Amino acid sequence: MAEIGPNTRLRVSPYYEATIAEGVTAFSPYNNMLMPVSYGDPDREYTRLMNGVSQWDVSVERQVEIKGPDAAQLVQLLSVRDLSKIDVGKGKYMPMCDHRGVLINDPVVLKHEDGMFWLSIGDNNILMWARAIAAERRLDVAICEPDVSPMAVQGPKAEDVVAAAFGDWVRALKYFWFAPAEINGIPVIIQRSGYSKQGGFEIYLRDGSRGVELWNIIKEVGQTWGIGPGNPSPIERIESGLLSFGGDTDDQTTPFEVRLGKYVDLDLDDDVVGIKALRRIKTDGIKRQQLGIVLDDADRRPGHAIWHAIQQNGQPIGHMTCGAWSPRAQSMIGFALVNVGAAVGDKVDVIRGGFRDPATLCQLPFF
Ligand code: THG
Repeated sequence: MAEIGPNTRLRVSPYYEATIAEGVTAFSPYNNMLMPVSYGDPDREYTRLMNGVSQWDVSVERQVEIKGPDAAQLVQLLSVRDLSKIDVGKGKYMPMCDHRGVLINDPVVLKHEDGMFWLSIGDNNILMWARAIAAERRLDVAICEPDVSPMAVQGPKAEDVVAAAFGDWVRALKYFWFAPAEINGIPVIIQRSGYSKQGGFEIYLRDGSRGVELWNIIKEVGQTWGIGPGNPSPIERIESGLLSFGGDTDDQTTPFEVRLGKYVDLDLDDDVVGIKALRRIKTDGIKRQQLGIVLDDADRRPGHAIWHAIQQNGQPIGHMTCGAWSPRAQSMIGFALVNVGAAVGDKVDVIRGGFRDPATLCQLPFF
């Protein structure tokens, strides 16, 4: 049997040994690292996230640190969202485009000081991109990947666990706000954030040599609330309508196509990368849109590893970009990236290896 495992080009996280001890059963490559994606019982992990509290190794969300007199200027040049009013101590969702207006990442930016930011990135090499843009624009910044590794604590009981570990002050943190903290001398940053709509925190570990220790502290404290290991849930995120950059997007996808238009500020300066292209695209009209899709046959559970073609009246109109069986909807749901001619309520077919699954387009989010 062939295997893919850790090597110097496919790094492991500081929590790696802890996740092995928890019984991780699958990894996915992400930002040249291994990201845990299953502990063998997706239904149980989903239930834990919905009703309890779940602990995730998301250290693949690497940080790109941008520091210096021109840091704020560079961060704004890198994002099509207006970031001029972001507060120190707060994060913000920050879609990034290339010069064609095509989405290349959707980080959360953390503003530490006027001249110091972290971009908490999805799966793409933004370190290289940020350095290239900074050099071309002759900006005075230092850009590096710091020793920072996020762990997410998600679910309705996450606040109790994080408060028990770090103190009740964390309960007062508002959405996307963050603060430094320490536990057993381990330096961290705690933010109310995370890739689910069930609430929770992300703990940014600032010393990679102490990952297993931090994991075990949270695991231990969380016992009272039945904490267990998990990972960003494909089921919950589809139900909640959260975009997966690189999963639901391709090399042509603009923010307008995938419901991120509300984060695009077209009157930003012309020198913001991609903004001129987005103005043109807005004027010309977009060609695709992201909708929800529900398979009519609730018992059908097609795999979601690839984009399945969608047809309407026998004509190709786009693709189903992800899918999962939803306990809340009691059916098979997913996202559809389809021509703008298609509408909510339309009957379509999903084509999968010779099967033709009747389906219906719907609004996002599902819940
Ligand atoms: N946490 C942190 N960094 C990350 C992610 C994360 N970097 C990579 C990846 N995930 C980026 N993707 C997202 C996608 C959605 C959200 C956060 C990161 C998110 N969206 C909310 C929503 O859509 O409702 C809020 C957006 C807003 O209105 O500001 O939270 O998970 N650290």
